[in-house]
Amino acid sequence: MTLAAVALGSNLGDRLGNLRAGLAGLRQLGEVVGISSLYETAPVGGPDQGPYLNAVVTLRTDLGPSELLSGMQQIELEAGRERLVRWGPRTLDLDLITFGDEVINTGNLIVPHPRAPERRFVLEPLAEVLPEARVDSGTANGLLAGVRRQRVVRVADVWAADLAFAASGRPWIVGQMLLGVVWAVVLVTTGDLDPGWLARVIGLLLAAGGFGVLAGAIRALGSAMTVDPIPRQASMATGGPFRFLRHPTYAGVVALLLGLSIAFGSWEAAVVAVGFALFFDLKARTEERYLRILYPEYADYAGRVRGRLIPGLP
Ligand code: A4P
Ligand code: MG
Repeated sequence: MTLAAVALGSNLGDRLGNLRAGLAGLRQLGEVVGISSLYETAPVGGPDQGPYLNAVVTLRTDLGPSELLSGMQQIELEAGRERLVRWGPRTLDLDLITFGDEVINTGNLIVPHPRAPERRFVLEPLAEVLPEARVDSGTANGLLAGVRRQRVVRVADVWAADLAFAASGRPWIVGQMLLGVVWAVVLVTTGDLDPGWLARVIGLLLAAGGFGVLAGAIRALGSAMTVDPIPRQASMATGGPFRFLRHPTYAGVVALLLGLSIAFGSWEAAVVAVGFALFFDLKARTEERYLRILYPEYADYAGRVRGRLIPGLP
């Protein structure tokens, strides 16, 4: 029996589904004893491509290294892997990182994996399940310091059967409430009850439009509506205002607050409302990372509906 470490990666199609299929396949090749967290990672090398999901699994196996490799390649094929470009996008990539402490260098298999020492998307999950694994000149843990600059985000601590996102949305919710309080205080203290008819009309129209978009978005979301940027597992909304905007609730709130600020003559409150737009833009970016993991069709949707808060503005 040998303990092998296998790295899994996917950046095409149903990324989470592909990793789960890979894991199911690996269970046929040995006993899976360790499963790392799930990471979303910036692509390294190759053409311009979308972010990867990566993880590392350890397995105890009776197979020899080349049998294990051909088993892994079979699993890749079953996941619809096509080899078109080196380091290009793929539905499923399985790399043998370590095989016991063997050093192997045959025509088609090099172990430890030669590129592992310089890849944070391998080292970080590997350090979780096998911190003392020797890759090249150092251990997984020891080599991590050298690759800190590569962007990897631990997105879930559980992913094999269920999905438990590792992040908490609480800071965003608290930030949003604080901004709301600041806006209200600024409006009440600096507002003008008679800003002139033009400001009143423009402001109220904008506020009414914002309210309409917000109401339509809440309706389209139904039970999936939450203030938390970490989505619930429900269905993805694409109807109503979601046909023009990916985040109509946020756009609606900003238009409503901006409209009221103008209608009640407070330029100071209008500035806070613009601050809300910047805050929501950041929140929406965070949220989309999770939406892309939950809903494989989100990538297509984001390609079709370009605007996050403003229609058509990518
Ligand atoms: N091969 C040799 N040694 C091994 C090994 N230890 N494990 C041979 C697996 N395969 C090994 O691999 C090409 C050949 O490598 C195989 O025929 C096998 O005999 P491949 O899977 O057919 O092609 P590939 O994966 O496109 O090439 P390569 O060089 O293995 O790419 P890598 O190194 O796997 O990199 N960025 C992020 N963020 N996350 C990723 O997962 N992956 C890659 C692919 C690039 N960038 C990435 C990620
Ligand atoms: Mg590979």
